[in-house]
Amino acid sequence: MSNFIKRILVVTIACLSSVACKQNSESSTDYSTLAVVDQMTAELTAPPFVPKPIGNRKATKLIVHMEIKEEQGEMADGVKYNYWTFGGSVPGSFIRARVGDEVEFTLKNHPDNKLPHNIDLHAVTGPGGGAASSLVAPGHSKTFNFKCLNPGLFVYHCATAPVGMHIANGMYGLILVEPEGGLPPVDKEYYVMQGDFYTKGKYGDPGVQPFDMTKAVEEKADYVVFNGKVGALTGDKSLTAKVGETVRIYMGNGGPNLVSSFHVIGEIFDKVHIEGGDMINTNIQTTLVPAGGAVIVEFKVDVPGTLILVDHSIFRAFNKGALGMLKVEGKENGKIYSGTTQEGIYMPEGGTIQNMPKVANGKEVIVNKTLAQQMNDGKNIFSNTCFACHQSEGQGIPNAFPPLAKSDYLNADIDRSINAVLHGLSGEVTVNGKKYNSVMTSQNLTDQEISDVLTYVYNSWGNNKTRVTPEMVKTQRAKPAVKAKDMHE
Ligand code: HEC
Ligand SMILES: [Cu+2]
Repeated sequence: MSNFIKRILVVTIACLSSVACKQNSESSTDYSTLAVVDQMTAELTAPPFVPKPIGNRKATKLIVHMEIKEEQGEMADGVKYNYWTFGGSVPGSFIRARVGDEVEFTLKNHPDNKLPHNIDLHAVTGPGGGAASSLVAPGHSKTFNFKCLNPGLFVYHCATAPVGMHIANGMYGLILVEPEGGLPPVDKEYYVMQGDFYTKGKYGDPGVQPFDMTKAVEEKADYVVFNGKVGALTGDKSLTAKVGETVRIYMGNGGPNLVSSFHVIGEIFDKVHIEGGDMINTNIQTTLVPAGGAVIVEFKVDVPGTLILVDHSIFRAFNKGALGMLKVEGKENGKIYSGTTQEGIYMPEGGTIQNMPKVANGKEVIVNKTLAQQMNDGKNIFSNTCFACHQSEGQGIPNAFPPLAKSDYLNADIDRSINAVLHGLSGEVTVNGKKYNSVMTSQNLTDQEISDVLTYVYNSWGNNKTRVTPEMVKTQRAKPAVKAKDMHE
């Protein structure tokens, strides 16, 4: 044996017998050679639900059947969109595997579909994450195999050209690869995924809205939503939990373009599995979810109420749909959150007693405005105050803010509307056949301002053209505030 060969042998043996030549020896276990036991068909679920935890099961041969469907759905009330989906939902079916599993993945393209598709799973180690082996024409199916080498929460998506368009139409979802022994058990687990959508029309424009390539390239999203549509997680579709429970959300971001600043209004994440990986950060307010990335958040809910899930790029939440709800039921705990305990008038030293009605700051109050003046001023007030909730065309947000456009509630009773703006409104109201149970805070406006904004509302969007005068508001203000309850009768 030559010296040279001897040297190589010695080095090789040294390497085999120690971990010294493994660069980052502590980083991860090698699951590539782990043998699998038996086989099972994967349970797939539509959002916001996830399959059962893997628990203590051994690595297995996991059989996944995923069907692609192109089908029309609702983006928002009255707005239709032709979605392309993995499993018939946006995001696509949730897949739950275990590290070491050998996945046999069959992708079926429904014969009624028009286009070829494929799948790139970020959990796959291999060319294109499976995309290269899974391109499948309508009416066909393709099978490929991969082994789950790394635990974590991974995005999958279609990668057929034009890739951006397939993703923008809803072709993304999550695959969770649990570590050995599974993630620690929690009380509630949910599946939420953000996506941005680009339509020919503006936000809320009715009818079937085709995909808009120019807007997509310019990253000017009309809709930014959780689980494929505006209101997928609000009203009676809200997520639920009970006081004392720990909630885990598998949160993904399909993009195609936007990064999500995921935040839950009224909670703090006790734990965040950063970017869906092993590292856990604690006590987090807002976590970034990159396009094509995911995160696992966990928090214990301590008090009852409605928590609001948002992309904290906040116009997306209130104007483009990135808003969901988690309703928590149970006993109040005044130590953790008291609610308002006192409400008073604040008069700083030397301050004067506030006079009602207040006079608009420095602006001269025109006593006898024309309808055109009222409309003009009312529109400004609307854009500054009411717009945030009731939206630019008074269309509201399904399950969250009632419409003012063609509102039967508004048109039926003028004094009641004046009172809503004067004193706020809470409790259940029914507007155009839909129930809302939320809170509108009192709007701190003068008689003139309230008359202007309501005149604008009544004379827009198909309402009954009532003209509201400052005197009408003054009369209502002079009366004791009507309790919200009584207003609904
Ligand atoms: C912070 C969000 C918010 C703002 C700002 C707001 N509203 Fe509301 N509004 C609501 C909510 C929520 C309700 C339903 C309350 C309930 O469920 O009891 C509502 C209900 C109403 C209603 C009765 C229901 C209907 O749709 O006809 C009227 C009228 C109304 N608002 C007018 C206004 C006007 C005018 C302004 C601006 C001066 C305004 N609101 C500002 C949230 C808001
Ligand atoms: Cu596709």
